[in-house]
Amino acid sequence: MAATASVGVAMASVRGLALPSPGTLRSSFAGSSLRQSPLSFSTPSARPLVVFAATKKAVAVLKGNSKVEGVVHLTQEEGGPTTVKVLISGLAPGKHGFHLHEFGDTTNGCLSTGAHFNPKGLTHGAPEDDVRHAGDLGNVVADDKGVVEVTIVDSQIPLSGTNSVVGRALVVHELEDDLGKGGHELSSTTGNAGGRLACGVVGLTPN
Ligand SMILES: [Cu+2]
Ligand SMILES: [Zn+2]
Repeated sequence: MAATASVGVAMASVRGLALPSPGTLRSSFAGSSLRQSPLSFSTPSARPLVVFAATKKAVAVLKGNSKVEGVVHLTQEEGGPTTVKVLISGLAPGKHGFHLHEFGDTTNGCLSTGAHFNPKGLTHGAPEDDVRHAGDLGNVVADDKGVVEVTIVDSQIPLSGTNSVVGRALVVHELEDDLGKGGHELSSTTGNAGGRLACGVVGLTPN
Protein backbone atom coordinates (compact mmCIF):
# COMPACT_ATOMS: atom_id res chain seq x y z
CA MET A 1 0.00 0.00 0.00
CA ALA A 2 2.73 2.46 0.97
CA ALA A 3 4.74 1.69 -2.22
CA THR A 4 1.77 2.21 -4.48
CA ALA A 5 1.03 5.49 -2.78
CA SER A 6 4.58 6.86 -3.28
CA VAL A 7 4.58 5.87 -6.97
CA GLY A 8 1.33 7.74 -7.33
CA VAL A 9 2.88 10.82 -5.76
CA ALA A 10 5.94 10.63 -7.99
CA MET A 11 3.89 10.31 -11.16
CA ALA A 12 1.69 13.14 -10.08
CA SER A 13 4.68 15.39 -9.49
CA VAL A 14 6.21 14.52 -12.92
CA ARG A 15 2.93 15.40 -14.58
CA GLY A 16 2.71 18.52 -12.46
CA LEU A 17 6.16 19.79 -13.61
CA ALA A 18 5.01 20.01 -17.21
CA LEU A 19 7.10 22.61 -19.06
CA PRO A 20 8.83 25.71 -17.62
CA SER A 21 9.46 24.17 -14.19
CA PRO A 22 12.66 23.61 -12.14
CA GLY A 23 12.26 19.85 -12.84
CA THR A 24 12.55 20.34 -16.60
CA LEU A 25 15.65 22.55 -16.18
CA ARG A 26 17.37 19.91 -14.08
CA SER A 27 16.82 17.19 -16.70
CA SER A 28 18.21 19.34 -19.50
CA PHE A 29 21.44 19.98 -17.54
CA ALA A 30 21.87 16.25 -17.08
CA GLY A 31 21.45 15.76 -20.81
CA SER A 32 24.11 18.30 -21.78
CA SER A 33 26.71 16.96 -19.34
CA LEU A 34 26.25 13.47 -20.81
CA ARG A 35 26.91 14.84 -24.29
CA GLN A 36 30.08 16.68 -23.20
CA SER A 37 31.89 13.86 -21.46
CA PRO A 38 32.62 11.75 -24.58
CA LEU A 39 34.05 14.86 -26.26
CA SER A 40 36.45 15.64 -23.41
CA PHE A 41 37.71 11.99 -23.42
CA SER A 42 38.29 11.74 -27.15
CA THR A 43 40.46 14.88 -27.47
CA PRO A 44 43.35 13.88 -25.14
CA SER A 45 43.37 10.28 -26.37
CA ALA A 46 44.05 11.43 -29.94
CA ARG A 47 47.03 13.66 -29.03
CA PRO A 48 49.49 11.08 -27.51
CA LEU A 49 49.67 9.37 -30.92
CA VAL A 50 51.77 12.34 -32.08
CA VAL A 51 53.99 12.43 -28.96
CA PHE A 52 54.46 8.64 -29.25
CA ALA A 53 57.03 8.97 -32.06
CA ALA A 54 59.60 10.92 -29.97
CA THR A 55 62.36 9.57 -27.67
CA LYS A 56 61.61 6.23 -26.04
CA LYS A 57 62.96 5.52 -22.57
CA ALA A 58 63.07 2.26 -20.69
CA VAL A 59 64.68 0.86 -17.57
CA ALA A 60 65.60 -2.57 -16.21
CA VAL A 61 66.34 -3.26 -12.54
CA LEU A 62 68.70 -6.25 -12.33
CA LYS A 63 68.35 -8.65 -9.43
CA GLY A 64 69.15 -12.29 -8.81
CA ASN A 65 70.02 -14.84 -6.16
CA SER A 66 73.33 -13.21 -5.27
CA LYS A 67 74.61 -9.80 -4.18
CA VAL A 68 74.79 -8.77 -7.85
CA GLU A 69 72.38 -5.97 -8.70
CA GLY A 70 72.09 -3.13 -11.14
CA VAL A 71 70.06 -0.58 -13.04
CA VAL A 72 70.12 -0.21 -16.82
CA HIS A 73 68.65 2.81 -18.60
CA LEU A 74 67.82 2.53 -22.28
CA THR A 75 66.95 5.43 -24.59
CA GLN A 76 66.22 5.54 -28.28
CA GLU A 77 65.62 8.50 -30.54
CA GLU A 78 63.14 7.76 -33.28
CA GLY A 79 64.74 5.44 -35.84
CA GLY A 80 68.20 5.63 -34.19
CA PRO A 81 70.28 3.16 -32.18
CA THR A 82 69.53 2.41 -28.55
CA THR A 83 71.82 3.84 -25.86
CA VAL A 84 72.20 1.48 -22.90
CA LYS A 85 73.63 2.93 -19.68
CA VAL A 86 74.70 0.08 -17.44
CA LEU A 87 75.43 0.26 -13.71
CA ILE A 88 75.99 -3.08 -11.96
CA SER A 89 77.64 -3.91 -8.64
CA GLY A 90 78.57 -7.04 -6.71
CA LEU A 91 80.37 -8.81 -9.59
CA ALA A 92 83.72 -10.59 -9.57
CA PRO A 93 86.26 -8.33 -11.27
CA GLY A 94 86.64 -8.99 -15.00
CA LYS A 95 84.44 -9.73 -18.01
CA HIS A 96 80.83 -10.87 -17.77
CA GLY A 97 78.49 -11.76 -20.62
CA PHE A 98 75.66 -9.24 -20.96
CA HIS A 99 72.65 -10.07 -23.11
CA LEU A 100 69.11 -9.16 -23.96
CA HIS A 101 67.12 -12.36 -23.47
CA GLU A 102 63.86 -13.21 -25.20
CA PHE A 103 61.31 -13.14 -22.38
CA GLY A 104 60.44 -10.71 -19.62
CA ASP A 105 59.49 -13.68 -17.46
CA THR A 106 61.22 -14.05 -14.10
CA THR A 107 58.79 -16.53 -12.54
CA ASN A 108 61.71 -18.97 -12.23
CA GLY A 109 64.33 -16.31 -11.66
CA CYS A 110 66.61 -15.44 -14.55
CA LEU A 111 66.23 -18.96 -16.00
CA SER A 112 62.74 -18.21 -17.33
CA THR A 113 63.96 -15.28 -19.45
CA GLY A 114 64.69 -17.84 -22.19
CA ALA A 115 67.50 -17.69 -24.73
CA HIS A 116 69.20 -14.67 -26.28
CA PHE A 117 66.72 -12.50 -28.21
CA ASN A 118 67.17 -13.76 -31.77
CA PRO A 119 64.42 -12.62 -34.16
CA LYS A 120 66.57 -13.30 -37.24
CA GLY A 121 67.41 -16.89 -36.26
CA LEU A 122 71.21 -16.41 -36.40
CA THR A 123 74.02 -17.90 -34.31
CA HIS A 124 75.64 -16.25 -31.30
CA GLY A 125 78.28 -13.63 -31.94
CA ALA A 126 79.88 -10.38 -30.90
CA PRO A 127 77.96 -7.07 -30.96
CA GLU A 128 80.00 -5.91 -33.95
CA ASP A 129 79.43 -9.11 -35.97
CA ASP A 130 76.91 -9.34 -38.83
CA VAL A 131 76.01 -12.84 -37.66
CA ARG A 132 74.82 -12.43 -34.08
CA HIS A 133 71.74 -12.62 -31.95
CA ALA A 134 70.04 -9.23 -31.65
CA GLY A 135 70.49 -9.69 -27.89
CA ASP A 136 74.25 -10.15 -28.06
CA LEU A 137 75.63 -7.13 -26.23
CA GLY A 138 79.02 -8.77 -25.59
CA ASN A 139 80.77 -8.38 -22.25
CA VAL A 140 80.71 -5.77 -19.54
CA VAL A 141 83.86 -5.40 -17.44
CA ALA A 142 83.72 -5.14 -13.65
CA ASP A 143 86.49 -3.14 -11.98
CA ASP A 144 88.41 -4.34 -8.92
CA LYS A 145 85.46 -3.29 -6.75
CA GLY A 146 83.11 -5.45 -8.81
CA VAL A 147 81.38 -2.47 -10.40
CA VAL A 148 80.40 -2.03 -14.04
CA GLU A 149 79.68 1.46 -15.30
CA VAL A 150 79.50 1.60 -19.07
CA THR A 151 77.42 2.94 -21.94
CA ILE A 152 76.66 0.65 -24.87
CA VAL A 153 75.16 1.87 -28.16
CA ASP A 154 73.49 -0.83 -30.25
CA SER A 155 71.16 -0.78 -33.23
CA GLN A 156 69.55 -4.22 -32.82
CA ILE A 157 67.61 -3.63 -29.62
CA PRO A 158 64.97 -1.00 -30.48
CA LEU A 159 62.40 0.18 -27.93
CA SER A 160 59.55 0.22 -30.44
CA GLY A 161 58.44 -1.58 -33.57
CA THR A 162 58.32 -5.26 -34.47
CA ASN A 163 61.57 -6.20 -32.72
CA SER A 164 61.05 -4.01 -29.67
CA VAL A 165 62.88 -5.28 -26.58
CA VAL A 166 60.41 -3.68 -24.19
CA GLY A 167 59.01 -6.54 -22.12
CA ARG A 168 62.13 -8.69 -22.61
CA ALA A 169 64.99 -9.02 -20.11
CA LEU A 170 68.62 -8.02 -19.64
CA VAL A 171 70.87 -10.65 -18.05
CA VAL A 172 74.40 -10.41 -16.64
CA HIS A 173 76.37 -13.65 -16.49
CA GLU A 174 78.86 -15.31 -14.23
CA LEU A 175 81.52 -15.79 -16.92
CA GLU A 176 83.01 -14.08 -19.94
CA ASP A 177 81.05 -14.40 -23.19
CA ASP A 178 83.43 -15.97 -25.75
CA LEU A 179 81.47 -14.15 -28.51
CA GLY A 180 80.91 -17.41 -30.41
CA LYS A 181 84.62 -18.05 -30.88
CA GLY A 182 85.54 -20.19 -27.88
CA GLY A 183 85.19 -23.61 -29.51
CA HIS A 184 82.92 -24.83 -26.70
CA GLU A 185 79.69 -26.60 -27.59
CA LEU A 186 77.81 -23.63 -26.05
CA SER A 187 79.82 -20.98 -27.94
CA SER A 188 77.34 -20.75 -30.81
CA THR A 189 74.29 -20.37 -28.56
CA THR A 190 75.29 -18.62 -25.33
CA GLY A 191 78.97 -17.76 -25.69
CA ASN A 192 79.47 -20.19 -22.80
CA ALA A 193 78.92 -17.34 -20.37
CA GLY A 194 77.88 -19.54 -17.45
CA GLY A 195 75.19 -18.86 -14.86
CA ARG A 196 72.77 -15.97 -14.81
CA LEU A 197 73.74 -13.75 -11.87
CA ALA A 198 71.07 -11.07 -12.20
CA CYS A 199 68.37 -10.02 -14.63
CA GLY A 200 65.65 -7.45 -15.08
CA VAL A 201 62.68 -6.84 -17.35
CA VAL A 202 62.94 -3.86 -19.70
CA GLY A 203 59.98 -1.59 -19.00
CA LEU A 204 58.98 1.86 -20.26
CA THR A 205 59.75 4.82 -18.02
CA PRO A 206 59.09 8.56 -18.30
CA ASN A 207 62.66 9.20 -17.05
CU1 LIG B 1 72.65 -14.22 -21.49
ZN1 LIG C 1 73.67 -14.75 -28.21
